Amino acid sequence: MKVLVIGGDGYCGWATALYLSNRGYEVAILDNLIRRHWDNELCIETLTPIASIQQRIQRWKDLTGKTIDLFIGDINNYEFLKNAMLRFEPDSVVHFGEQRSAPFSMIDREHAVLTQVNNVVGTLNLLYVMHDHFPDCHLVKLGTMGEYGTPNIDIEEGYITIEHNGRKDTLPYPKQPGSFYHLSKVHDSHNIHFACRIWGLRATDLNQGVVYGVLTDETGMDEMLINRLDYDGVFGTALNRFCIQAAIGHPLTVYGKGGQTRGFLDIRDTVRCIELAVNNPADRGEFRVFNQFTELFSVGDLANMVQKAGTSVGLKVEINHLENPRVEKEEHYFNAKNTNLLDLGLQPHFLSDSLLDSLLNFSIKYKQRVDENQILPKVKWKG
Ligand code: NAD
Ligand code: USQ
Repeated sequence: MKVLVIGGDGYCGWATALYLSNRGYEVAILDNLIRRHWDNELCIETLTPIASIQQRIQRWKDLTGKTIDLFIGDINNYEFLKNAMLRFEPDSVVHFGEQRSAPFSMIDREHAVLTQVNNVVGTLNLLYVMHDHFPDCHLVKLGTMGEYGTPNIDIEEGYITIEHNGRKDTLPYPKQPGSFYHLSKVHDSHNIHFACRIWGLRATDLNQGVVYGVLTDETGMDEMLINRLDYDGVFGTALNRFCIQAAIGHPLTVYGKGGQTRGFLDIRDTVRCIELAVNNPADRGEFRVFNQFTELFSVGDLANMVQKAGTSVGLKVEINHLENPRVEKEEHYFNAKNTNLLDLGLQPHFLSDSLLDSLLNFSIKYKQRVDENQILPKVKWKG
C-alpha cells in the first residue's frame, strides 16, 4: 500500500514514515520544512540534533535498503500538491502537515492568521485534489483532543446522540477549543466532514492527545535518524518539557493549579494508531472520528510522576506553579472515550513503564544542548 505522509519531517510524521516503511508500506514524505524555519525565527532548537531530511532518508536507505520518496513543497500551493499526488498515487494520505502549537497561534494576529490559513487552506487543497483525482484514497487526518475543550459531560468519539423536544439525532460533538490553533483543527474537521458528505470521500479524523517520548524502534536505529524533541515554551509540550526541565534542574513549570487534564500517548502508540487507521479505511462517504490517546493525566499528576522518576535516578526535582499564561479551566471534569482504536487492536504503552527509558534518559543524555532562556512561557493568551 502506498502512503503519503504530509508533514513527514516533523515529530509525529518522521516516526510514522519510518515505522510504515519498516512494515513494508511504500512511503513518500511531503513537507515544506517550514517547521525548521519557524524554529530559526524563534531562536529555538530541538533538544536532539536532527539531520536534514535528505540525510535522514539516505541513512534509512543505507541501513534498510528501503526507499522513501521526498516531495519538498507547500500544500497551500495547489499545483505542487496535485503534481506530487499524481506522481506518487497514494492509497492513503496521512496528514500531519500543519502549524501545531497553541502558543505560536496566540503570539499575535499575524501568527493566528498564519496558523489558520496554513492549516485550513492546506487541508482544503488536499480535499480538492482527492475529489478531482483520488476519490477512493483514504485521508487520515491528525486532529486533536483539544477540539472538544473541557465540557462537564463525557466526551464521545466525534459524535453525540441528542434528544431534543421529543426528537433524536446523532450529531458532531460540540467543540470548545482553547486556542486559534485548536480552532484551526475544528475548522478542518468541518471541512472534511462536509467533503465526505457531498463528494463521498473517505476520511478518518484522529483526535490525538498530547504525544510524549522520542524513541521508536526505527528512529533509535541510528543517531542520524533521531527524532526531534521540543522543550521550549512555544513548541514544547507538557510532559516532554517536564522531563527536560528535570534533567537540567529547572523547577517543573506547572501552569496555574495544575488540574488541567488531557489525554496523552507515547509516540510509539501514535505510529501504531496511524497504521491501524490506514489498514482499516473509512467507507466511501464516511467521516470517522477516533480519539487517539491512551491515558488521562492532569499536568499536576505528570509533574509528580516526573519528580518521582527523577528522584529515582538521583535528580533533585522541584515543582513550581507559575501564573497560567493561558486562559483555560484549571480544575474540571474530563472523561473522554477512546475505545475505537483499542477495538482495532491497539496495545498501549503506559507512561509508568516508559517515563525513564523513553524520555528522562534521553533528556539527561542531551541536556547540554538546552537553552534555559527558552523554558519559561513568553506567550500570553490575553496578549
Ligand atoms: P511538527 O511541527 O513537528 O511537524 C509538522 C510538519 O508539518 C513539519 O515538518 C512542517 O514543516 C510540516 N508542515 C507544516 N505546514 C505545512 C505545509 N503547509 N505544507 C507542507 N508541510 C507543512 O508537528 P507534530 O508534533 O509532528 O504534529 C503533527 C500533527 O499532529 C499536527 O497536525 C498536530 O496538530 C498533530 N498533533 C500533534 C500532537 C503532539 O503532541 N505533537 C498532539 C496531537 C496532534
Ligand atoms: N502546560 C503546563 N506547563 C507547561 C506546558 C503546558 O502546565 O510547561 C499545560 C497547559 O497549560 C495545558 C496542558 O499543559 O493545560 C497541555 O499543554 P501542551 O502545551 O502540552 O499541549 P497543547 O497546547 O494542548 O498542544 C499539544 C500539541 C498540539 C496537540 C495537543 C493535543 O502541541 O499539537 O494538538 O497537544 S491536545 O492537548 O489533546 O489538544
